[in-house]
Amino acid sequence: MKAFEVNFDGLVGLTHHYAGLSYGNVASTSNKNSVANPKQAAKQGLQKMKTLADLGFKQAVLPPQERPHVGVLRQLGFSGSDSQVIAQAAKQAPALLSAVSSASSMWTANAATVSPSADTADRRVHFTVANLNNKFHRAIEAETTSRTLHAIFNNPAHFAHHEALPQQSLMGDEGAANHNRLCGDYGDTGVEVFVYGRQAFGGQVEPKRFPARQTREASEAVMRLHQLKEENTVFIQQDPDVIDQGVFHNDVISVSNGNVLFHHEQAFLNQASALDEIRRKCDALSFEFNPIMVPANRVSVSDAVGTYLFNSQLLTKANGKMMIVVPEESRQNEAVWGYLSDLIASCGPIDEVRVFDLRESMRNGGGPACLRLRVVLNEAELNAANQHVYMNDTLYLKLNQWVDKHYRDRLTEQDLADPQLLVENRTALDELTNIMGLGAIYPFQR
Ligand code: SUG
Repeated sequence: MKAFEVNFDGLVGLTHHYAGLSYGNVASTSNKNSVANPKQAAKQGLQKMKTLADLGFKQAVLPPQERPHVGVLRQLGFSGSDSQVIAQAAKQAPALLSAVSSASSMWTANAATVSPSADTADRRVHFTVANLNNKFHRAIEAETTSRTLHAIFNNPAHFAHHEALPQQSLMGDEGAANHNRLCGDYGDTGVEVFVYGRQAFGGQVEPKRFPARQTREASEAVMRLHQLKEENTVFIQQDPDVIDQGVFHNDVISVSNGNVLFHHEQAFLNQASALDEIRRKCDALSFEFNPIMVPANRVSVSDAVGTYLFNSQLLTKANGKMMIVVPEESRQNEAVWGYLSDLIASCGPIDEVRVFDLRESMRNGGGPACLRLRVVLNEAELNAANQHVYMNDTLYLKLNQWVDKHYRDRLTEQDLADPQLLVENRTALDELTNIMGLGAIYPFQR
């Protein structure tokens, strides 16, 4: 059956700020305490969604989460009214308040791992919510993410949902940011490639400086939950040296679409044999694997991390060619832009580049690919999902007005002490659940 890739982009939340929370993510730590502009951040994201929808790509929206997460603060011993909880946390533990206020759910590549129905034994689309165990501010996303996915994909005949894996570093799971899928047509069975940072049991090599967030054990659990066939699945370790240089997820050094794997020369450990295994498995499914390797002498790992060349989106156009969607930072870098210009001119599968200004998200280490969760859906599944989340002129207008009405254009860590921010959040999110037809997904609505 004909199927489409639908990109579900995260709408940036009202508390977007720079908290320096993600050790190992160079942009996050180096922009700590900068002044953020949540309104602009949300609008930059909406602009990307609308432009891609207008170009004919299937585009949808995932809502932000309720922040600050007062429930977690209560769990940690703060008490009284919601305002009192926030005031105590601001005074006694401002770093904690900042963490539970992070708008990090915008990076929906980390929301879940998704396997299309063409790959799964029961022919349903499978979702496993990521536990995001490596970072406290992200681990608290799982519960609402699960409710949101249930609210959007709420037909058990088509969609199977799995809760986040146990919250323990052994099962560290960062979702689709470490998952690639290669296929002929989207609706055909594909090869799912799980990329892990470390193997907890019996692993040989690990990064020395920065954490490896994804474990092989977690990826294997997802494969079992999704009922994938071993012969159509590949497990590859990310090169630990590049994790130590700031490649905190695989999607900072490689991206796939269709039969193409666009990747850096130093993306994977034992790269040649890893690519061989992918090729063999693609061959067995009767489609040709097309790896595009970017040599280190054209683009260094440091330039890849600084410009997010690989945190790009590869989108298949109506004519079968692919467009690469990159952040403005890639255009600003001579080596990267030079490489991209040659790539476009090379008569390969990628023949067009689009640049977006995503600076607000980029400064926390989130590029075009971080901001979207890919969900391959056939016609029946597209129709079975919640129809209010698909991007179009009306939704774009409504969401822009909603942002104008509710968002601040300046936010720092000090502003988080303001109890009014929680009221603003809840008012806005209550309205949003109506716009997007989501029902009561937030703690304050339950
Ligand atoms: O998990 N940054 C996110 C960025 C996630 C990017 N996602 C992918 N590569 N798929 C993270 O490190 C920073 C928040 C702060 O420091 O304020 C943050 O959470």
